[in-house]
Amino acid sequence: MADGAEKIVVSVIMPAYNEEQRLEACFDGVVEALERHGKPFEVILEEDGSTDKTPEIMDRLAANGSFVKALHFPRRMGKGFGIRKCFENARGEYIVLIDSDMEYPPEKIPDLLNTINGHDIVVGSRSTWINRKNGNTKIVRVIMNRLYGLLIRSLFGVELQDIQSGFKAFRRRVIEAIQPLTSDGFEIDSEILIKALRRGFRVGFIPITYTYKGNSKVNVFRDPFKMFLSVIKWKISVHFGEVKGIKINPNFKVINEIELTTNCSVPKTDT
Ligand SMILES: Nc1nc2c(ncn2[C@@H]2O[C@H](COP(=O)(O)OP(=O)(O)OP(=O)(O)O)[C@@H](O)[C@H]2O)c(=O)[nH]1
Ligand SMILES: [Mg+2]
Repeated sequence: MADGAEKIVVSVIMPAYNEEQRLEACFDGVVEALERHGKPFEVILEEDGSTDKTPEIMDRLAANGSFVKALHFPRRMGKGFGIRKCFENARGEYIVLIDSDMEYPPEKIPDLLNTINGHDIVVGSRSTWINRKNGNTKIVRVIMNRLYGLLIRSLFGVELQDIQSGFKAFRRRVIEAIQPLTSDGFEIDSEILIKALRRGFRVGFIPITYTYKGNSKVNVFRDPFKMFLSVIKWKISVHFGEVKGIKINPNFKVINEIELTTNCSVPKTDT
């Protein structure tokens, strides 16, 4: 963690909606991993409109550690809104996003950060999907995930593994360069990656195991539809030469690096 005067290197952001069951365990895992990583850090917790004990848990965690900040909004605004508010508050050179529901492995945060050398974004790509209840893969989710990847590839010509992963690390300069972000919902992941790729930032991947825990906040009818509409909207704005406020260089080249490797031992020179 960072003491008052130290410059923060890593900001971990944790958007949450009604996560009283798992938020604290996830937070503990995050802090343990960051302490192991050894660079000054902060954790930003965010919730909007939670109706369970999530706000109180966040306030207790923030009161116990000066390196923890809790952000609250009275109405449910969406995960994308939460991520945008966290970005506004994050001070680190590196920003790590992790869902607060313990479906992604916080102990892999050092691997994400060590892999970012040579990249601008690293995605924790779900190579293994486990359903906690019966140990099986959530096959419908895997299929939906792959179909969405194909849609993005055919519309934007970028091949990305696991766009919707809730576990990613970004260099600060990426987030600054792709403003303004406008998504309020789950479509924010695509907005970030499409805009970053079109600006020439480089995306790397590490494989991770995803453990589905149930209690999804995704509305299976509304959310995929909203994501689809957003993708079409971006396609139209790209067609007219602009992605929401970002002028596209007509000579841009998509740098698309697929690096699926279990060897994450890239030397830690600038993290
Ligand atoms: N701030 C905020 N966070 C949200 C909102 N809805 C979901 N989240 C959080 O976003 C993360 C992902 O939500 P999930 O419901 O797990 O969605 P998912 O992981 O894409 O899908 P599943 O595979 O069904 O878990 C979790 O940490 C949620 O608490 C919201 O309206 N506001
Ligand atoms: Mg989830």
